[in-house]
Amino acid sequence: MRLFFGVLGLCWGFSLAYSDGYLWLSAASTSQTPQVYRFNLRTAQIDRTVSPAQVNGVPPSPDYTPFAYDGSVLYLGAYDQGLFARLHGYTGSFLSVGAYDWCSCFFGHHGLRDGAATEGVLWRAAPPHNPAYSYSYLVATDPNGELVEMLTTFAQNFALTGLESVNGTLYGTGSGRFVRIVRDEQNDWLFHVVDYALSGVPANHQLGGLAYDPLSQTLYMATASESEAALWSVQIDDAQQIATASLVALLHEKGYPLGSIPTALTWVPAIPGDANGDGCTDDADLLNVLFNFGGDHLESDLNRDGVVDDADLLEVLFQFGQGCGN
Ligand SMILES: [Ca+2]
Ligand SMILES: [Ca+2]
Repeated sequence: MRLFFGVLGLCWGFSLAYSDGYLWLSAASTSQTPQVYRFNLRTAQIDRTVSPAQVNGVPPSPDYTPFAYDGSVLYLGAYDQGLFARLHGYTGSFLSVGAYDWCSCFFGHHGLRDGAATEGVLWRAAPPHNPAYSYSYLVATDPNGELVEMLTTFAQNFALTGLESVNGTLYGTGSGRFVRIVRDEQNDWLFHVVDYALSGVPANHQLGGLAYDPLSQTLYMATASESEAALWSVQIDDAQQIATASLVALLHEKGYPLGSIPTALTWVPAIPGDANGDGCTDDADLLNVLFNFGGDHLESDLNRDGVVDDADLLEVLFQFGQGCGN
């Protein structure tokens, strides 16, 4: 038995080399009913959609933003209001619907876009509704939506949109720029941005949400133009201030609506053995692997070696019950 665990441990060690999990993304649009989409990195498909406006207590918004995952809950906000909802990270079902607990006057001047969860704090990108006459904010709350602190920048014409923490360092996108966010040493209510030279993304794409997978150390970015929507992985060189994007998927070919902007992006890790991606490894996953045994079904090929075989079956069996009951 010990040997089995050793061998499986080795397999999982290898499995960390690729990014398995799910990316939730927003779809800002004034012309369509906004939904929230889940991109499955194992199958490279959009496999779930959530319509927040149909949930009791969620007011209408042109942009619902799944802005952060803290290891147990997917947080959902909205661009134009203080919505602070908790979702199941895998199914997208609503666990609670609430609001940020601070002055609503803030939203007269600012929206809320992407976010990041780091060290128990939820950061939000708060761009002005019109970047030409106001500055972006960074808003930090605790997991109950209570304000912890708020920082601003004097960067001109910069609408902070994407936001992600990579090992404690915040990176952002906005107004065609990819930046690193640095807190001011003299005034801790100020931050400034360090511009990175971004390559790989077509110039007509609007830069959107960022998300980080710490297991494979992959930073993702979502972008869109009028005729495309795309998901990228981004290599960062802090010394040279360079960001190099590589295409992961064309989202509009997977069901993401053209004309929408993916302003928020959040990564949720895959549960080992969870073939159907509902966050729980149980008999449904066992059946999923058994029915596809010998084939190359992407959902069931848990270790992504191109074939559904006993290695995938063992992963389900050894992980049986993982994530269930959350
Ligand atoms: Ca499952
Ligand atoms: Ca396999």
